[in-house]
Amino acid sequence: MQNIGVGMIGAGFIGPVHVEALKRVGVKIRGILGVDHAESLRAAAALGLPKAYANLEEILADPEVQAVHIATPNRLHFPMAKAALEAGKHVLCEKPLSMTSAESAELVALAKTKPNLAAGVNYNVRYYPLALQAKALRQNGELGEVLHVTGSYVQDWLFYQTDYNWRVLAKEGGELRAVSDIGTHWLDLLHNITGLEVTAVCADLATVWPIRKRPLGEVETYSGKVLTEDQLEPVEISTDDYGAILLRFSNGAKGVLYVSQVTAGRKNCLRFEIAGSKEALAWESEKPNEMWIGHRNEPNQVLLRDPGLVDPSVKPYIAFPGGHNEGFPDTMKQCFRSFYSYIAAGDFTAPATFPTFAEGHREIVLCEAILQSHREQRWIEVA
Ligand code: SOE
Repeated sequence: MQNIGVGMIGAGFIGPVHVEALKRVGVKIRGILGVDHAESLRAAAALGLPKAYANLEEILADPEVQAVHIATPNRLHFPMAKAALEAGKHVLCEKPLSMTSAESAELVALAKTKPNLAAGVNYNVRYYPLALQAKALRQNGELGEVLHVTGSYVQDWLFYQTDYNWRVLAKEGGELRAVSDIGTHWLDLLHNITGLEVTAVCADLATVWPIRKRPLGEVETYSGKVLTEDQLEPVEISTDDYGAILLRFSNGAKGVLYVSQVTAGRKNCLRFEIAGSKEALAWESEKPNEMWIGHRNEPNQVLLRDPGLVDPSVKPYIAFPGGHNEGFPDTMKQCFRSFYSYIAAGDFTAPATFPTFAEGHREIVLCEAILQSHREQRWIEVA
């Protein structure tokens, strides 16, 4: 893995998080490309990276770069992922994979023509150890049949009318925002845990701020900066701040997902509760090192993340003993470690050990069904 050279595209909020995780994985980060050369230079200096790229062509022409990470605004994911695959680079793209299912379908098809390239999407939430334990409990039969699934993913960083980020603009982030930005983490996670597909959706979404006050100049995710009125301009918003989605799953189970980016006090809170025919599981991303296990005829349990207490399949994803808590940054490390271990093994016919472009495409198809359901106020079957 140490011989794999990686080029980082994106120097906003999550790009530097990728860099930190990649340093922990042990690949060689060759350099970074920001929104312009000035940002590339600032980011390379701040992150201690050897190269500050001037443009995408330079990073894709670099023979020392075998893989690129794409952590840019969503509208750039498709063209950049396409160019990187065509340049013969492995690609790890931030979610969502693209703006439309036509784009994501094209990327899935292109990736299939590159059999020796890995093409992944950063659905990092899968890699919380106790989320992996929930999957193992389903796979080994301890959970039983999935009866129903409920949950939410709620934040408050877009709570105020003056909270702004490129994600709120349909032309930058896509027509669906809260659901696409964070709801798809929950949908991908529950697919991975339950092994079930969503077959139909019924959605009801809302926009709290149809007019937001945009700073004159860009603001990074989670910046939380408070500006004065003369530094702001009004901008029309059509994307969703929150919404409820009814779900039907491929085994007949039903579910409910609630998504919000305007829930005061919930900073980055993904929750699920899965009712199985033998037991129930509940987990929350703001307390990721414990999972509630519910029983009908015996005391309920709280499992603490501990390599000695989880299924053997989960142990490789735990790097610290019980009580030495692991969290969000560790999920990035584990996702990227899976991605680069797969590449280093060199058997591209083996089943992927990371979220693939095909799974990223599934989320885009789901988002389009959710948006259509909301607009037509009816159930929509998922293609
Ligand atoms: C903002 O909602 C955000 O940074 C998402 O874009 C990420 O995918 C999520 O992990 C945290 O919140």
